[in-house]
Amino acid sequence: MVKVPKGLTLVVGLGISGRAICRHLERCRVAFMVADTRVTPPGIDEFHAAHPGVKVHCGALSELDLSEVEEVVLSPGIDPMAPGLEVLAEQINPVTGEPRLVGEIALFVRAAKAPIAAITGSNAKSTVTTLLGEMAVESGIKAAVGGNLGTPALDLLADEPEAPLYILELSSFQLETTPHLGAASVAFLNLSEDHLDRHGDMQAYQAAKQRIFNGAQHVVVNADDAYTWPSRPVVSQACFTLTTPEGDQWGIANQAGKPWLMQGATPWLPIAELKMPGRHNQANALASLAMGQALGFKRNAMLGVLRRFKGLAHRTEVVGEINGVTWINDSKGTNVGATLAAIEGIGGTLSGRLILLAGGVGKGADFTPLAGPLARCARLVLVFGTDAEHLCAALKDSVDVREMDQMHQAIQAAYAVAEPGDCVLLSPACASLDQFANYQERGDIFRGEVSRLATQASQQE
Ligand code: UMA
Ligand code: ADP
Repeated sequence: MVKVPKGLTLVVGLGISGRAICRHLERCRVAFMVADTRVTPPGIDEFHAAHPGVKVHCGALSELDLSEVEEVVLSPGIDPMAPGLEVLAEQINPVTGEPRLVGEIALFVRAAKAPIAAITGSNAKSTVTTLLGEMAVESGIKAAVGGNLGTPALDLLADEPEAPLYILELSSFQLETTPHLGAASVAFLNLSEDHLDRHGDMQAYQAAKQRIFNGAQHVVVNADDAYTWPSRPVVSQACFTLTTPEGDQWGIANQAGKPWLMQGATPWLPIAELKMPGRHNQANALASLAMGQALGFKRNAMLGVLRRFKGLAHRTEVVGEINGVTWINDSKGTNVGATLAAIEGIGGTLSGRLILLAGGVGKGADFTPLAGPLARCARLVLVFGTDAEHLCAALKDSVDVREMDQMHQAIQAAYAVAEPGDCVLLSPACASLDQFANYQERGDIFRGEVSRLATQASQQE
């Protein structure tokens, strides 16, 4: 056994968040050691060079004696129930009054002086977090934006002077280890199956996400998705819906025959002026407005952002038009809910003209909800990667499905059969980690292949 010396904090994980936790503890002059379950964690040599004297344990956490550890701070990718950590279950840290095992966001909450706005949900977190960040800046507030989006939350605290507002995208992994968030405004956008391999079932997944409400002064929820509704009374609440709003809800209603984003009976923006594609992005615009209003952002500033923001890369992003065929990269569609939104938001208008590319690591999800929408609008589904067989089994009675090993084979097959007016959509409904470094690499390779096919097609003209 490797004993964690008395009084030391243990940081678990040497990824992006783990390193940010270490930097934060150094700024706070808290003594710590590090553990990573991998024998050779990526970047270990650079870590040793940057943190001389910091002890690192590589290997199973069950090899650690945690009897005298001060606190354990987990990276989001590590399950708090992982072997070796069970000894900490139910233990309370006498100094903080919080559990002895926490995540990076617990440290963030303790140290941050400015208010926090936080966004969670199975999908749309990055889009709404980015929109809200842009709305803040446009309103003259230099907010710091990060979290699951990419820049670890704790790194935002290193900025001088401290930001007047923090806008954080929070995953279920991060919320699971956050005892109390106490945010000024939070949004729980939607819930559909994801990460069930970690959380076990939808109830546990929802419970992790619901922790975003702890101590919140204002909450935004999705009136169309009961999973997002708080299970306990909240101080103040706003709702958004994709239907006609009731009371002061945010929603969509016709004004002079044209659909508008509305709050109650007050029109805010014609849908036609939104640059982001698809119906799901209308929900994202409404959620951002609801949060922005609660945070005191300026109306015209928020509308200006909605008029220009085209959406993030890898989210229903048009990456090419070849011989009348539209190619769309939705590589961030890493669960069934996201792929459904892409099919319904974009493929819905295509009746029989959609070619879907899907596959990767399914994370224990049920793919059958895709069958009905694909039967209505797809002519072909090309599946690849670890869960290709599961996708095939779930869809084959509803739509023509072909199984391949790799995404590039699926791209070639789509190119061969696509006809003018068709749309080829990469929205995998799966994580990418079996065949790619991450969803960005998967999307970039797709974009690169499409651009190569476009060049090839133009040379043949
Ligand atoms: N790992 C080990 N052993 C360890 C530590 C990590 O095997 O001791 C593995 C994990 O199981 C995981 C990988 O290493 O497969 C990365 O885990 P990590 O906790 O070190 O992750 P970070 O590099 O710190 O990145 C995390 C988020 N990743 C996860 O939650 C898995 C990033 O979100 C986030 O951008 C970053 O912190 C900054 O806050 C990515 C993600 O996929 C985009 N998030 C999930 C999602 O969006 O669905 C939740
Ligand atoms: P997250 O950060 O939660 O993963 P993103 O904004 O990155 O969210 O979008 C992830 C995926 O979800 C993309 O495929 C995108 O097209 C899809 N998506 C975006 N908004 C919604 C929504 N409101 N409902 C369902 N899916 C959505």
